[in-house]
Amino acid sequence: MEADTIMEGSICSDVEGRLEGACRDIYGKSLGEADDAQLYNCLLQVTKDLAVSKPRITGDKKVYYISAEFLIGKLLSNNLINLGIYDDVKKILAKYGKDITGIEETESEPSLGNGGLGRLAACFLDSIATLGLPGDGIGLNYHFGLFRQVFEDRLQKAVPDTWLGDRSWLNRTGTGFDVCFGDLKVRSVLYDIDVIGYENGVNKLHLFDIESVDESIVKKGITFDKEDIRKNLTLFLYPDDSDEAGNLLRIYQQYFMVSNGAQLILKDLRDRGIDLHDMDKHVVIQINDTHPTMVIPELIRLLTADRHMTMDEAIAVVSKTCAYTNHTILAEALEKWPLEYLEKVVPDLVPIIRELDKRVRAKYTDEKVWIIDEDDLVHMAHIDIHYGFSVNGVAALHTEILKQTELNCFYRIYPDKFNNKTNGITFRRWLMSCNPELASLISDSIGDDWKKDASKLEKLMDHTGNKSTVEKLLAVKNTKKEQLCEYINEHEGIELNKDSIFDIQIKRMHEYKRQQMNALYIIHKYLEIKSGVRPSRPITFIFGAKAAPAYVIAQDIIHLILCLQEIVNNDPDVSPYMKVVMVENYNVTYAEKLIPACDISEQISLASKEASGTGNMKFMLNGAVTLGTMDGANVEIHDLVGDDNIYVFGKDSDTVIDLYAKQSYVSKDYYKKSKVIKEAVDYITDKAVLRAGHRENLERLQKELLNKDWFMTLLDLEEYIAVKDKALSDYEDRAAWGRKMLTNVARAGFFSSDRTIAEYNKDIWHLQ
Ligand code: 26V
Repeated sequence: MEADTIMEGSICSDVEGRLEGACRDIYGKSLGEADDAQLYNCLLQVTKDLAVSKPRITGDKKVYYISAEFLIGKLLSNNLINLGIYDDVKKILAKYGKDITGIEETESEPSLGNGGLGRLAACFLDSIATLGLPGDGIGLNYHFGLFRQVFEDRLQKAVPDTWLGDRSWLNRTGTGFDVCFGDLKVRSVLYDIDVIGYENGVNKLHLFDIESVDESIVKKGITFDKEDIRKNLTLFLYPDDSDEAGNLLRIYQQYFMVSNGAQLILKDLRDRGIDLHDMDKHVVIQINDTHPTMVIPELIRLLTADRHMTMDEAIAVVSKTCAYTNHTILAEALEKWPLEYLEKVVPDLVPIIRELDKRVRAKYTDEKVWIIDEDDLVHMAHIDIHYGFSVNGVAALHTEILKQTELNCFYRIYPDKFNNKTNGITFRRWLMSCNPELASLISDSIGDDWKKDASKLEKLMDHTGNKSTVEKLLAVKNTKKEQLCEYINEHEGIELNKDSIFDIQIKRMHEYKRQQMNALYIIHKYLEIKSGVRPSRPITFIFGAKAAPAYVIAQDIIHLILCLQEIVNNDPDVSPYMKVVMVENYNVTYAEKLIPACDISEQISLASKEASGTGNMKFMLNGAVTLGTMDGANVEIHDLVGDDNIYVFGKDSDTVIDLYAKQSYVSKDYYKKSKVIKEAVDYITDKAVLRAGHRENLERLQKELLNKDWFMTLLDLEEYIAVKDKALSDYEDRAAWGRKMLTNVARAGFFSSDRTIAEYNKDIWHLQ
């Protein structure tokens, strides 16, 4: 005990000394004199120095996780937690009258991802390092990231996200490679970010860039010259692909990422003196969706260059090294590049892709599994499946759908390649960092060992009959709701009622996720209140979502929600009973504030369409109750918590798949049959809404719902309304609701990304 105290004291004074030193060196000030932004920079410096002093995780075999996105979020708190010095730093700062929360606010969030796929990559890096496995990320350093969302005239406007300041977590390395796009040759520069494991060593996130990128070419909004590759290559993630130049730029980016990645991996192997014929024994490459697929032909190209290896040898060893994860079954997201585009951008890969296709055609007569189709489109996923050794889906249902439907023709050829790895989330960020109040309550109730072994949360089940624990849990939720009210007031200028029910839907804006169904519920509730039927408790509906700039209907849904926000919040008959808020520029930082404050977690995608979802897991872990369809990982949440602790509605995936197969869903039939549906859909173009918004957007959205509704909003709307109303009324039994919350927290251990990564390692990577 005494030794521990002395140890802690010495760590504390060491950190304080470093912090004082940094403050003096950078600003010539004492800690007491520095402002929050300056203190942030000092902490950044000290944390980076401490990371360097941590051991690099090494081993005979290493995984490279290659991904177009790494949605890492702010890093300060997380790194301090993982270094085990968060509380020390808090105490030191308090001594000087400083509050760490204000300092954290000054950090800008890296804009290196779009949604679930990118956030998953970040959670995985955290868990790989935490489990002490050697594994680095490979990606790109986008100067303006995805985009920053601003609302103007109730429409989304995209502007550059200037997240990269003078000081950041990036460390410039001396490494760089030549990358040739036909005659165009560029030289890369490599930046590394240290990935600190929780009480463990350090891995790296490698982000490639080029020196010649010119931020000043970005003009109105996020428009720029798409053809000036030297200047635009790493400006934005997912640049607009509505024309040929945009598509070509995406291919330039993908090849730049994989060529650098492949050269880095081969360099590491050569530096370790490894015969490249044995590459698969020392390296595994996890391909995150199809964006990095060209790493396969690129490695083959590099290995066969200078006749170092024969084509047969290179294909064999690369196929034993690469593994592919599928994150979506939406046809439009399964990339198919015109061969003609590949010829323009990566002419040196085309003969290899043709060779890979030739070998497939020689073996299989089923054209559905060929790489190059009759329209000369190159199916990137097909390259991964034929020339990788593992294909995994990201939730049990998703993997089953891949096997039985979407990728069935491949499953029949390679049944052993297919496996499921249900997604997970890092509990360091999504509990310890964003909800320290709940983390303390858990530790007070069951001890600390859940931090290293999430399955221990199960012990909370013993407390579901304990009135005091349940009350404390409800009190934590109230605290987080109060904090969120303050944050939203500050950032959106909207005052919320902390005693209302917080119903939250935060995720990318997409028709399959059905934010429009939630909006129709809001209309229904609004009309109900107008007619005099009041809810037993006020409800706050919160949304956060960015829409792809070229996705018109997604923009229209944002517009509708912002119009409803205006109408509902300013209607004195209604606003005491309900409020609507769509937060601007939803990102990881906002998620960390919203998730702990949520009562009802909206997971309402059309069954079969959401591969997994990971927000659903974050909400559950923070004691929200799910309102959801039997889709993605919701199915596993339901299995874990049981019928009484989740609200499930809607048609199941078999029914939906069948409706698509038979093309028998007609949205108008639902509209005609149901008064409630008709009223809600009609209201989209009611004169009140038209006054608040734009006729063009609102009419387009309404027509889409009536004439197409590809993601079957109206199919589930009536049941959604009924089940949501049930959840809202159940909320009134506070004790019973508290038990539901506690059950959700207790059963969330399965969704730790430490579990997911342990499974990847056991079944796919075999690192130790
Ligand atoms: C694909 C494409 C293809 C065309 C260019 C733009 C673009 C942008 C993103 C994507 C990837 C979408 C895939 C994705 O984010 N999937 C999500 O992955 C999560 C992690 O596995 C999962 O939880 C979500 O259900 C799934 O939607």
